Amino acid sequence: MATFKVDTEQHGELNCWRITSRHAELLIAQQGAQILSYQPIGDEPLLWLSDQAIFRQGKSVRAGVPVCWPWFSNFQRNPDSVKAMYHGSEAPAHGLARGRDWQLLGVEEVGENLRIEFDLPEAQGQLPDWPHKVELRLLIELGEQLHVSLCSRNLGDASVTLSQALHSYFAVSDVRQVHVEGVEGLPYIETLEGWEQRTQQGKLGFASETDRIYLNAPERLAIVDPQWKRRITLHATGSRSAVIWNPWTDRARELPDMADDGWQRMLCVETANVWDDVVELKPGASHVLRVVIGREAL
Ligand code: TA6
Repeated sequence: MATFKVDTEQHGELNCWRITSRHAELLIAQQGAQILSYQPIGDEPLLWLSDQAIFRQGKSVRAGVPVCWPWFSNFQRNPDSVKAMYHGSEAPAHGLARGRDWQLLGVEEVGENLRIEFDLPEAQGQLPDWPHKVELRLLIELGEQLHVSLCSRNLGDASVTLSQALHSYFAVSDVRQVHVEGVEGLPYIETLEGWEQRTQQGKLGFASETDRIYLNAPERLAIVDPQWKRRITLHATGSRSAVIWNPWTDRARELPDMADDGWQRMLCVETANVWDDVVELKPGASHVLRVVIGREAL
């Protein structure tokens, strides 16, 4: 007998699935194959869903795990090898995949885990002004932890270069009280001040707007949240870069889909391939960008 449940739900203009397993509940939108929320049974949500989220076609929801692909962030800040792949005049921030409908390939139990797989068929030559053929899959495995894998396979006969991210929004008690473990001593790009390269001194806490690309990131990072007595753990593979973002007061006020004080309850720690860590896929080659999200009691 199946020990999971899949219900369809409509949120504004978006088709969604609420998937409940013995371990956790997930809400996933068809658009962007975007995980909108993740709540282990009997625990607080690990991912953050903005209470002013807008569920509109073509617009990424401020929540969960948006998939940024085939470029990350401001297109112009990408290396020439990534920019050369796209021929459009307007390049939306964070690429083309997060605002399009993906296809749900299936939900099945594999041992203790639930395996949910999505495909973006348009990535095989039909994305506007991005004329490359890549099989793009998002595999979500729900067990004691949440495993998210973004798999790209070059089906064409020329190399393809990508930047990308699993732009995860985590739920925190109060961002001013948390810190991130694992970035001490790392070089980072300070995007708020001319994209200068700096070095992280000591531990990373939050007292103002933060938008940084950490380079040479280790596989394990964690968000330590003493008030909620938990550590959110991230184990990344296929990535050497991590983006850490909190909009703080003024930026949050400018965002129509975030409450003025919403910045206090979220922190983005993004598993990425950006800056000097872009992915070059030779014909036939594959790359998997993967993060495993879990929690530990403090
Ligand atoms: O990943 C950090 C970042 O690129 C920030 O610069 C900020 O703009 C954020 O993502 C959100 O971007 P979005 O396009 O979703 O509003």
